[in-house]
Amino acid sequence: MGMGSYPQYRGRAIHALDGIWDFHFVDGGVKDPAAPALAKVRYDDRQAVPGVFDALPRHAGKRGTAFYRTRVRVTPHAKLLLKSPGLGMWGAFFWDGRRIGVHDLPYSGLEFRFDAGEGAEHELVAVIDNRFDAERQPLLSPFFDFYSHGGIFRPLELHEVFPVSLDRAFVHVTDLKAGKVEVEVLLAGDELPERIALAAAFDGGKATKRTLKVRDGRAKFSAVLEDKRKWDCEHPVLHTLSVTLGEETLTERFGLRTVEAKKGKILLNGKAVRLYGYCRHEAHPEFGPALPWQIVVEDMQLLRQVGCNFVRGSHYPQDQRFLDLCDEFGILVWEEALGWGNRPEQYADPRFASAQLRQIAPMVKNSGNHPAVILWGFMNEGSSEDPSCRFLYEAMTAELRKLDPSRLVTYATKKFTEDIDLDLVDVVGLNTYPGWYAMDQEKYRPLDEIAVKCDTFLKFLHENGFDDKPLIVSEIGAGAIYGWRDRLNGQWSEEYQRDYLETVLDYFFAHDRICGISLWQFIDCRTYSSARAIRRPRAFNNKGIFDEYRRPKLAAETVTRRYRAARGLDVKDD
Ligand code: ADA
Repeated sequence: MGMGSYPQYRGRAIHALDGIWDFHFVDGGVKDPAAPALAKVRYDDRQAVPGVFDALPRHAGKRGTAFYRTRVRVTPHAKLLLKSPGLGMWGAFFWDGRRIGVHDLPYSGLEFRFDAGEGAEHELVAVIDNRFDAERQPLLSPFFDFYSHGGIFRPLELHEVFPVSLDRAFVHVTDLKAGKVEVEVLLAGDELPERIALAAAFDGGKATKRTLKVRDGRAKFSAVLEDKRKWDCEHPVLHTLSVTLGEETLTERFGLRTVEAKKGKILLNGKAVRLYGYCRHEAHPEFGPALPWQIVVEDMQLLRQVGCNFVRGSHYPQDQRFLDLCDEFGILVWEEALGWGNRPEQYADPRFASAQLRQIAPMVKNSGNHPAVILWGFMNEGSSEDPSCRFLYEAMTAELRKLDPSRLVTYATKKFTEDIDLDLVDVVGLNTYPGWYAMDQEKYRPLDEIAVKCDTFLKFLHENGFDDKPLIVSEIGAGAIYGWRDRLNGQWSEEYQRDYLETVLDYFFAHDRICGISLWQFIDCRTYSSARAIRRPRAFNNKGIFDEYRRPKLAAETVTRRYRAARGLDVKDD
């Protein structure tokens, strides 16, 4: 969505709304943020968009309702599309005082269509509320282990669209070797014609004109690419497709690659691939999840330096700018809908279940063309041991498969041998913390627990007929306070974390049954200081191999050495 990223639109006017907006914050919140008395708001402050207001000095840690205001000049009576790629914790947009959309899925990229109305100059107000409220916004809860910020996380854009406009064009690989694809062009408009004439060109080549039937807002055609080079981690070759309809051209970027789960392996382009990765939060102490470009790029450089070919985007739909970089550098991605440790009483709330399901369509649509994304996940560490919650596991897996049969479906479980929903997924994701959250302190030395616990799970998978399902250890790790060194390698020291991860990787490299690992976690990130304080010194989750300012702990060197050696990379840098 941001300027440099894909998809790109030529021919339509695009207004980037980044900048400094007028701002007013009501500590404690207004009664009904969905219908506020906007005329009464006194804008007495300024705020950056993108940005989070509750990490900054004036409103740090506060919860309430924030009013953001800007002015935009558009063509009178234009048809408009507001692209809101991610905000928290809840938002509503108002155009000249008229409500044009409610953004109630934090981190999801949503879009709102409306008419500009008369005149060129307009007022756009975003009402952002960062209070926990299960009725308004059931996806974020205060018991999570990452801090829920308030603000507009990612760059906002306003597009002036044609009455019949190009929305997206998805490229599905139908024959990898032959370079054959099926293209699905999504159209938007109030009245779509039955047939449409468009021109399509791959990789900047000659455009072919086609007249296509439009059904359910979609027009389809198949094509064979001249350049059949595939995308993989070592050679992340990217292709483009440009579709022209009337005055506008949409350019999408994609890769030729397939992904399958077979006989316990993940196959990329038919070949088994092992995943060496990290779980990563979009977080920074000063910017929260509203990461500036520089941090997004820095994180990518660090992931590459460590030798990763895999990242788990924990625990929400990802910033498209980051996914573009993953495409470019051949880093495979597990992207997941927002969920964390959800409890049975939440599943029983229809608002929660429906919000969970509503996240799937935008996630699949926004990330549908990224070759890097190979796995869809959802509901991290949910209640997958409870029969009353199974309906939502069934619904989520069915929805993902319906909307995108080309990728693998998974979720990260911590229910261990109690889990009852693993039959539903293509890939098993196991979160486990032996040697950190101790199993039996009398019986085992902490580091010895790692093999004991992992052995038990491998046995469980085998005994339950899951040998064919690939296994990813989707989380495992230990906390270390940056700069805390200890000759006795005690818990919380950088030495303990280093030894811990070395032991984990010894086990991983000795067990082919585990086809991927995303260590917990890439960087330290802020969490709540309340209930978690005992296990979360500094009110941070300290299990990063880099701290929150991306400074390496001792373990960074260990993981780098192991990952790079496994991938046949020089131990230094690319
Ligand atoms: C869980 C959870 C992570 C983090 C981790 C931990 O596995 O999925 O978000 O909270 O535990 O550090 O304990």
